[in-house]
Amino acid sequence: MASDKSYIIVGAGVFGVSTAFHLIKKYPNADITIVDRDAFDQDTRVAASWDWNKVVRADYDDIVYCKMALESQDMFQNDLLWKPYFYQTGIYWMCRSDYAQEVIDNYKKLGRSADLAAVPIDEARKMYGGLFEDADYTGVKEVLINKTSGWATAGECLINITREALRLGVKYKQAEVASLLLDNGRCAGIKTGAGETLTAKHTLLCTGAYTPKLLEYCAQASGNNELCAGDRIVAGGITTGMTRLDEESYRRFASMPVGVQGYTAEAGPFIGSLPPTRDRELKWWGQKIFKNDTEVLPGRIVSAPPAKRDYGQWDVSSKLKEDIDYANHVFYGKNSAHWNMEKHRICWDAFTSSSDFIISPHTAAKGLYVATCGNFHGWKFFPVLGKYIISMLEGTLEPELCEKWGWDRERPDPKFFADFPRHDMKDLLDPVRTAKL
Ligand SMILES: Cc1cc2nc3c(=O)[nH]c(=O)nc-3n(C[C@H](O)[C@H](O)[C@H](O)COP(=O)(O)OP(=O)(O)OC[C@H]3O[C@@H](n4cnc5c(N)ncnc54)[C@H](O)[C@@H]3O)c2cc1C
Ligand SMILES: *[C@@H]1O[C@H](CO)[C@@H](O)[C@H](O)[C@H]1NC(C)=O
Ligand SMILES: *[C@@H]1O[C@H](CO)[C@@H](O)[C@H](O)[C@H]1NC(C)=O
Ligand SMILES: CC(=O)N[C@H]1CO[C@H](CO)[C@@H](O)[C@@H]1O
Repeated sequence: MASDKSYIIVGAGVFGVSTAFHLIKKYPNADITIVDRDAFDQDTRVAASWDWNKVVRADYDDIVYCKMALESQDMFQNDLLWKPYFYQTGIYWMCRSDYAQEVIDNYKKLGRSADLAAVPIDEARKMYGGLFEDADYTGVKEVLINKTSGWATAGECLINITREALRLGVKYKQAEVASLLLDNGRCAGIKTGAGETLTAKHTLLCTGAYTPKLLEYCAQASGNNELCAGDRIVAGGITTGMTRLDEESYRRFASMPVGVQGYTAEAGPFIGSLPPTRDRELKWWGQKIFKNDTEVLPGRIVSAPPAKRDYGQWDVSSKLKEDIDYANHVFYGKNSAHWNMEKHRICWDAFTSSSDFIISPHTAAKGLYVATCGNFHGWKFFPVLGKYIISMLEGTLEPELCEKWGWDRERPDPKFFADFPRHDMKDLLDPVRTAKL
């Protein structure tokens, strides 16, 4: 019989690792196992959380995430454990909506004084040595600028915090989770692809973009269709691209802020450009966010990452590479026209139509919980996610958050959410050349 303080956490991204870390701090003798198909320190991982770098910012128009991001950023700024991964470079956000003003209002409501300002375009163009002088300002109302945001070395931080959790007593098992152990409406653990079983009082799915597909398998294995995600979660992919800066460009761009091109929900997702890493690699993410509808079981269609072991993340079509060239152009125009795009990767995350996380008991089985759906913005909450997830597990999460992050809740029309996957991967592939004999 599994002890009360036993936990299986499927998925070693920020949602899973943050939970394991906070749990072992709170209950040093708890029995906690992270299960992931990838080793936490292997060369290539499928996790969205595993990346060269991610934006850390608290400029949200949604006050819940604004508050939570400030809490998280306080850790990145002040906590010795998190500080080494954070670079406080500021952010340069070209706004085409009233976003800047709403963000400033939120900071006021929360009684925070951030170094935050909405700057007219002409003035903004001259800042930071004119790095963004040749950006595309079509439709831009003003530029939101502040010093407090920045970016983190995401993969390194994820790996090192995982290592710290293991040092404190968390166990790590590398295995593919194939289904759940269900008995009389209660989840008692998981079954791996190799047929091994693992039991615990609590089973938490932090499985990112793979969640809908996994739940289809779990539903089929148990005959309980209520397990399926249905229209709650959609897996979406986004392309990232990198260039290695030459000597001269590096000197100019080394201390740049995070750049963001913001659009209205009708016009499309925001595009970002991240400052160069220690290896002088400057990164963009593109504007095409796509799903990959797949018949995962006979008659069961959900969006899922490609079936390959690494989600095929390095197989990037020329159309998706063009998406990165476009991003490069709208940020730097002539200043970067000569840069060579060296690396491209597709990153898969889980989306809800409201852009809210799901942090909730699963209503179809006792002992089963879900904590994922980063919606392309979840990484920055890494230091604090686990605290909220433990509150959920223990039934002490604020009612407002239970409602917002619930498994069963009303879900809005995704048309108001600019980043919701609107493209289909099949339309973005290179034409298939048929082999001639
Ligand atoms: C291109 C891109 C840029 C982004 N930029 C930012 C940013 O700048 N700032 C920000 O805050 N956020 C950003 N995000 C969002 C952020 O990366 C995600 O929201 C967050 O990392 C999701 O974390 P997760 O733990 O839910 O999932 P993941 O990190 O994807 O982890 C899921 C884990 O579950 C494992 N898994 C899944 N199924 C199984 C199974 N059946 N068996 C075993 N293991 C399994 C996977 O191997 C994986 O390790 C970005 C996302 C993308 C794609
Ligand atoms: C992360 O861990 C590695 C390996 O232990 C170490 O070399 C590196 O300095 C750590 N990174 C930070 C920022 O602490
Ligand atoms: C979509 O995913 C399925 C497997 O889940 C895979 O067979 C298919 O090739 C994928 N589509 C693309 C475009 O890779
Ligand atoms: C209002 C304000 O002071 N904004 C600052 C944001 O950060 C940049 C870079 O550090 C400054 O130049 C701005 O003055």
